[in-house]
Amino acid sequence: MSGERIMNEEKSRSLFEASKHLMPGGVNSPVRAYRNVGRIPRFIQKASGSHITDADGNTYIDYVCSWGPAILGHSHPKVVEAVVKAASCGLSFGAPTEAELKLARLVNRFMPNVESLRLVSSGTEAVMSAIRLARGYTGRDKIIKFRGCYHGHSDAMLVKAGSGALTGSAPDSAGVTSGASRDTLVAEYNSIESVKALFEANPHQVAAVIVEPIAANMGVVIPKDEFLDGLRQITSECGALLIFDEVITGFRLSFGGAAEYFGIGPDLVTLGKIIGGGMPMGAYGGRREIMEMVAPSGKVYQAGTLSGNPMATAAGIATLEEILVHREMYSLLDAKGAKIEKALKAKFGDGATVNRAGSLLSVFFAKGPVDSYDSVMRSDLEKFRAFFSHMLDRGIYLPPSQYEAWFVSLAHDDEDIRRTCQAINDF
Ligand code: KE4
Repeated sequence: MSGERIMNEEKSRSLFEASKHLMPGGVNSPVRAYRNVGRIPRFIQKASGSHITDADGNTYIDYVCSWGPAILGHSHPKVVEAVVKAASCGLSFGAPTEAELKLARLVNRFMPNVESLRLVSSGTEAVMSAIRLARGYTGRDKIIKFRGCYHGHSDAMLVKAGSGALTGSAPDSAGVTSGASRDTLVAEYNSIESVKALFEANPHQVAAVIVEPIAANMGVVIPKDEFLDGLRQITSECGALLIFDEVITGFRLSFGGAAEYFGIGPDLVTLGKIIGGGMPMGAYGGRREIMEMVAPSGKVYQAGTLSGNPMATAAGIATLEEILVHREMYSLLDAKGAKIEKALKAKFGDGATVNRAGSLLSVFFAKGPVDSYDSVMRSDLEKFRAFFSHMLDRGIYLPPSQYEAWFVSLAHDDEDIRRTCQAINDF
């Protein structure tokens, strides 16, 4: 493989060894440990635009983008300026601020079906709260999720979960009690029949169906035609809520996220990542009559010391305002993703499957179609590992798991894309 750069990774290696003594696996989120790709995880020192630099001074073109938040690229001047300005006025007040109202108005402008929302500090917290709200609003206990979808690490969602749980072969985590998971029912992504069967077996008991409108935590799996429509229909017919977990797709696919992209109105939406512009932020929201059930308006309790944190809201506002100004960005992001998809298809032919939605994509080393959890499991993980390693050594920083998505940002320029396509071709 030509053009390999023998990376100096000694500083990352020594930091990793030291970190393992003080943090489980040496990391603060499992997928970062590079467990399944057999390389030393890069300890990142700085990032700007589409590039990140590690502790050894190696610079990479970044397709992790902090797992989604950096849609404008890292350290966008307007986002950094907003955070610095907010910080100079105080880091946290534990009181309402005008900035939270401004962010709520922006989200409602992007997503009109989010008539009311609550800001929290992570995607996990957003989903955990939305699940509790759905149960409180319907008076029902059961939740339907899909095998391979990941909705954060709250107990009820760590059942046949994707992302790091799948990467680490722990889709059903230790420590989650049968009591906590008893009311979580698991269906098959892209199988309306499997959802209907669960509703029939649990009449009047299902509070909600939660779905990643484009699955991105078993790698990217695109919903088949009628799948999301089918979920909307069956939940409406059965008195259950439809929750779109848009932590990844929100503001990624279009202004209005997947709800706008597919023209389907969920009852509740969970958000994260881009809404915080890289700072700790999540949100859940939807129809006002449902959200009015949340304390202090209603009886569904949820709270948070740092909810609506001034610096996080400043970063989120700056990010969403920048997206508003650059309305053409989604077509630019789609064109960038399309070039990478084309290079992957040219290189691997039918020996691999590329699933892409705009600037979100995955390559599976398996013949297509890859449109379900079982078909994802056919992917050749050894080949993925070799490809990941090749790209890393060529200065292309990919998600270190077959079960994650590549994220392209507005900052990825023609030279980045050319270098990426060249590295793919040299594999
Ligand atoms: P956080 O709690 O990590 O902010 O969000 C949880 C979450 C909820 N819903 C969806 C659809 C998500 O993708 C996530 C988190 N995504 C992973 C990446 N696949 C976060 C990366 C990590 O766990 O380190």
